Amino acid sequence: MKMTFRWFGEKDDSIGLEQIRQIPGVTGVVGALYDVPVGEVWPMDKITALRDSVEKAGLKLEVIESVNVHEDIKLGLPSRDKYIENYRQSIINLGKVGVKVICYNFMPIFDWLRNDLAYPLPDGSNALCYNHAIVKDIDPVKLVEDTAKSSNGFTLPGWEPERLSELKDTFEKYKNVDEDKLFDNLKYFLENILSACEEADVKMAIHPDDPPWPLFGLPRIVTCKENLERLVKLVDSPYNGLTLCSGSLGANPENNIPELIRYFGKMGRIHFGHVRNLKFFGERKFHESSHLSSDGSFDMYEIMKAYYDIGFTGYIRPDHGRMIWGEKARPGYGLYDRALGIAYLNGLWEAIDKLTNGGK
Ligand code: CS2
Ligand code: MN
Repeated sequence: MKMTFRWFGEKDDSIGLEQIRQIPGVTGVVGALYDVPVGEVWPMDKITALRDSVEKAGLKLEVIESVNVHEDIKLGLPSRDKYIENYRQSIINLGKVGVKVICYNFMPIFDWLRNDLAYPLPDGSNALCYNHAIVKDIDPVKLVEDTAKSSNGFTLPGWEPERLSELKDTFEKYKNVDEDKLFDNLKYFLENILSACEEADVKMAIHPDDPPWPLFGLPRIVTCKENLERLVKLVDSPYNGLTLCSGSLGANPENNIPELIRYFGKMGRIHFGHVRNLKFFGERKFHESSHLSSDGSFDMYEIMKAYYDIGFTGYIRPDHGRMIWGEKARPGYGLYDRALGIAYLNGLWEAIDKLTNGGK
């Protein structure tokens, strides 16, 4: 396993590469270009500059999260072909600088969704929180506006203002798209980018829907074992793989995360692991927690053991962390709690390794 850390770039992150470099065991950064509008080709000069700055700090840039998929591709509109062509070119360009994995998602309109970005925890820290009883009745336009106000001045991933300005119009267009149609559109996308992935040797790793159930009448398909199975079969190639996000899939307690890791890992379809913990406080109600098993509802030992047992050599990163020690950062993406998460995950890994084969 290769431990990585998500970084939003010099302009958009409160954390610097020199800080990331000092987290024990981190070898790479999970990066992206945030100033290229969705649907456009990622230009070579910007990609190269990003790679160079990461390498100058002694780190690697082998994972991108995300190259976002244009809404017209998800909707299956005739204009999708032009955007798929651009996506193919971005894959080729990324392959040229040594990128190995692209994490992306296929969620209509929204990326991850929470109703509170600073839910207070008893120890004085705060974390992201989701309460379906609140979210289900909320006007999505209002939710986005309110959340933007409480996000410490950062734009949340996938929630770029230019996409959200057309929110109502896009909702209309989704009226004709159900789950099966969304699967068809994903298949069309994957089939048409496959040869670019092969040529560039870049593996696609779809991120699960977060939370893993439909919202605001929009379909969501990357939600459970059955759908993941359907997804990997859409295009039967290792280039069509998964980002196994414990926090996203795990929000539905029916998803057994260690089992999913073993099942899809043995198929060779997991290219990227997001490891995070959360705590349930009711049905479809949870707040995120520190990575420690006893602080949340997941057994992190079992999750890391599953990765260990499948001989996982792909990329792992801690996912969202709490905001602790007075840090002001992008919600979910502060330095301190994610760095603590890494230390803990590395500790679990070392212990599992030593207990299993003496660390050889
Ligand atoms: C991330 C997602 O913060 C998160 O939960 O894991 O936003 C992820 O970056 C996207 O869904 C991938 O496209
Ligand atoms: Mn994730």
